Amino acid sequence: MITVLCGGVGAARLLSLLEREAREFKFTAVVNVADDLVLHGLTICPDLDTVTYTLAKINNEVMGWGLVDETWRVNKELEKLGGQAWFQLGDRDMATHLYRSQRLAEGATKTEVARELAAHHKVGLPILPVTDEHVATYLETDIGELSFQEYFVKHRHNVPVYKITFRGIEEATPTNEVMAALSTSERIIIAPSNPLLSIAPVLAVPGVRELLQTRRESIAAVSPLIGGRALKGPADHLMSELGFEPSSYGVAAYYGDLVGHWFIDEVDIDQAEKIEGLGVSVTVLPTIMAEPTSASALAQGILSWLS
Ligand code: FO1
Repeated sequence: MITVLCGGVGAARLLSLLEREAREFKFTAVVNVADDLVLHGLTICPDLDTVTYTLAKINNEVMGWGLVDETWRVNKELEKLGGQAWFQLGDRDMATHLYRSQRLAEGATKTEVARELAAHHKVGLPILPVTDEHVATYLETDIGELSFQEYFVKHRHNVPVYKITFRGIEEATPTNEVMAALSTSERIIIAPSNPLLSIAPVLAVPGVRELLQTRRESIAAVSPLIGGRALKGPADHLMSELGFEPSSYGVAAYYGDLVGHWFIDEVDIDQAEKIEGLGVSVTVLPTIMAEPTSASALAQGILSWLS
């Protein structure tokens, strides 16, 4: 069994690639929940839903989030009412948020609801929220403190950030399912998700980093930066704003002694030696999963590390 630490799109793509190309292994996804928000009284879990929809092959490739064949009638009416329509909820996607919110109100946990949604969509692998407790990312920016989705969607991650905090994280506990997956997996892969916004709040749930620190040789990560740039989202400029080098080396230095093996893009071949200097092994290969030849090279590289 292999556990993958996940944010949203990059992780979802990696999981579906591995599910397709590494059939002899069983995968478990441990997913960030610090992007979650309550809006219109509904609990919305973007990373859990992106992973579920992508593995179910019903994700919206064009938007990068939400469901395929989406319509927006509710959101348009909401906009006319002067409601909070900046965070666009599609009509089909809304059913997920209604279902989850009702189940949570009935006393179900996020873990249970994630399992029910995965079963409904016939997703074969366990999709585990890292914690069932409420944690929420806040960012101190040039224009004041913003919640994660205010920063990411309302301000299009276009404002300089000084500090990131994960509210509620000290009181949060990882679920038993997550701790069991992390301690019994043969290998653990950190997906090419945003290190500061998606993976950091997974590692920061008390007990998770401590457990992973005992397993360095079994942990690999795929760099989310290629030539110093993120394929999507603010990882590159956020790294600079918070004092980290925006490069594969910078990400490797940021994770430090947590990771035993790195997969970096061939564009960053000149950084391999410097990363090895951190005491880790490195595979250089194409990592862009949107391109089929490059995706299969990445899958083959990961497969040979797993075998
Ligand atoms: N991203 C956007 O850029 N604009 C949106 O209006 C938006 C709505 C949305 C609704 C449900 C959902 O599950 C995700 C949604 N996202 C939207 C994506 C989300 O903000 C981020 O991609 C993730 O939180 C980052 O991993």
